[in-house]
Amino acid sequence: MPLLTVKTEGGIAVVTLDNPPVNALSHGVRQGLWDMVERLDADPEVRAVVLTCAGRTFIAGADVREFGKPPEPPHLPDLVARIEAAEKPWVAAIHGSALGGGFEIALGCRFRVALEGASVGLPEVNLGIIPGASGTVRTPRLAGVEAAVQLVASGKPVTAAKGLEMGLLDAVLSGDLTAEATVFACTALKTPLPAAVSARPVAPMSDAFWAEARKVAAKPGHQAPLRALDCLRAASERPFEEAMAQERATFLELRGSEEAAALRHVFFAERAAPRPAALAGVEPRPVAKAGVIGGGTMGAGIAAACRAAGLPVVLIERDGEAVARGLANIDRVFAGAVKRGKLTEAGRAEKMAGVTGTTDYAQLADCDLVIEAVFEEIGVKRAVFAQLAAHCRPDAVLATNTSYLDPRAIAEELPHPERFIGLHFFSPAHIMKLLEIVPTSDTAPEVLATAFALAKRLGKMPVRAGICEGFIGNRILRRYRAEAEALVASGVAIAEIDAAMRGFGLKMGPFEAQDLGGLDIAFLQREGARAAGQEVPETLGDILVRASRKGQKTGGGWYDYVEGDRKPRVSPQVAELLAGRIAAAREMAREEIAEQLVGAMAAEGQAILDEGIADGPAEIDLVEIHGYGFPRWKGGPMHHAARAAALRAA
Ligand code: 3H9
Repeated sequence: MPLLTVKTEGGIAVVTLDNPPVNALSHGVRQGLWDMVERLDADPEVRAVVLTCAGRTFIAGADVREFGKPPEPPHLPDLVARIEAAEKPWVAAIHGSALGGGFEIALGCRFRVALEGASVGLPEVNLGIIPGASGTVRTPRLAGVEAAVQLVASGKPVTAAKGLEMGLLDAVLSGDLTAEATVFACTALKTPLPAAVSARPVAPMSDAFWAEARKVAAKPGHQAPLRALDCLRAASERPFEEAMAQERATFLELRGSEEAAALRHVFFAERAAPRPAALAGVEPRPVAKAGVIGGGTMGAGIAAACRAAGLPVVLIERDGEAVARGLANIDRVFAGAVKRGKLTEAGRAEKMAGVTGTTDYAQLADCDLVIEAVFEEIGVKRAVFAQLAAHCRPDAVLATNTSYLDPRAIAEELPHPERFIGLHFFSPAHIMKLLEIVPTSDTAPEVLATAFALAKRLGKMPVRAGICEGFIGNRILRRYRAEAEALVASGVAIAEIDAAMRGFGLKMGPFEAQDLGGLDIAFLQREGARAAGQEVPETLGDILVRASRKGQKTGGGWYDYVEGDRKPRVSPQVAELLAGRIAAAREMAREEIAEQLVGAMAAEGQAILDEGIADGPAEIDLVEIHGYGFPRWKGGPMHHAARAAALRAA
């Protein structure tokens, strides 16, 4: 199939670009479009050109896969200028999304029309770059500086209707896009053409406007949004060519940045993870109704996530009171959505009407999937699965949400073990995106595929994890905490370590985070392992828990807290309790602290890979980004460690 085809009728040439999957502007496409402009300009039969795309979308942008290589001509800014300078006016006919370079191609066209439901945007800042083909220069000339700032600095696309309102589009069409755009072109030819976008005037804005825009756009760790604002300001105050030169230089500089490399890595990882190669061609089982066992925080969050995705849900609890509490927990999630304006009161009622709370396992008979989220104790879980075995259809997928127990032990006596799988949600389950999917050696491929399909439906990021203690995420967390404790033992101040990790980009350091979540959870796990005869050395955290310092909830953990204030204060009591285990105080640069802790995470990640617990380093990075707050712009611990090693070697 050629990348570009053209059909001329009644003086209108319809050019169709077909470069699956998203018509990205690869080198071949840029060259093809360039040649097409020349050819149609030379064709006396052609009076105007309609540019459409085949497949699911208009041009989704530059081909991000080419970003690692030197740019090859024709460069995109030149192509946009060439389209704009064409003798025959071009009309961009947009369906799906016109994003990044795709929208910039549209900016070069004399007109932009879009199908209802389409969207347009300049999402480059999400990739750590800025628009590099006149997005920051032509957009303010087309729609004004305010609209341009909104589009470029947020990186959020807008709907066609909104785009029309903002002046980004000339018309929103319905029905057959090509036919309607052709009619639009014929009509447009009857009146004088509007000026090319680059030739339109732009009104500069006040210093106060730019100061406010910077405040709104600033995002920790991200330089692209502010650099984009610099370019937009230049575009509104300086001649077109000068602004173009500044945009290009900024684009090329940022394209080579560590931030952009990390965000690109995450972009591709997120697109690959939901479709593991091993599941190619495997059909998931249909899921039309779900059951959830346990209405605590975790179970209620899972039930709410399923219900929000449109599944009717049966919630099982052990007695009437617990059922009522579980239903109230679920309702609280939807009430929160109402408060944030994401759901109406009627919507909340509709969601809750789709949840059946009961103590009767027989109500699970028509569920296609049941997720257990009860207390983390093997006996309790086994008893639940015995009930499930008795009441669920043999083809219903049965899942455990265990985070530390061995799923194989939970399912030991389950008939039809091929339908069993671990689905490890993260709390709060209706918000956190990560879903660790843990098959056993008995799990059938279509059950694994069902878990991935469920993740997609729930808007989660699925990552397959093999069986080991803590799976991927909690195993790395344990190593990270152990390394942080080792630093404390070596004399580094607790508050310095937390500050270092905040400086690296995490919301909280390892000790603040433990104080928030509670030190007792991990303590009880260690105690359990000790009781089972495992050799688990006493940690510094154990000493604190034994002294009743379990975190914020007990007024102190690694830090002291005063009632009603979450601000951590350095604790003299902690210093006293740990005195015998801590070496003399020593200074360590924060950057070095962060590198050591992230290095430990990556080392554990490597062990996880060597054992086949994760499918690849990118999956580990997704676990950390979507489950543990690792900064996206650092790409995840595996990416970060690999880049750091490459930089050291260079
Ligand atoms: C840019 O344009 C810079 C310019 O200003 C300046 C240049 C000088 N390139 O998301 P999906 C692949 S920066 C290459 O699952 P959907 C994706 O990896 C760019 N490949 O589909 C996947 O591949 P595979 C600014 C791309 O229907 C497949 O397409 N543009 C690109 O859910 C399907 O992707 C953006 O940031 C690309 N640009 O969503 C837009 N985009 O099948 C990024 C996608 O092999 N793209 N792929 O795994 C999107 O937001 C979504 O892909 C889109 C479709 C909404 C278009």
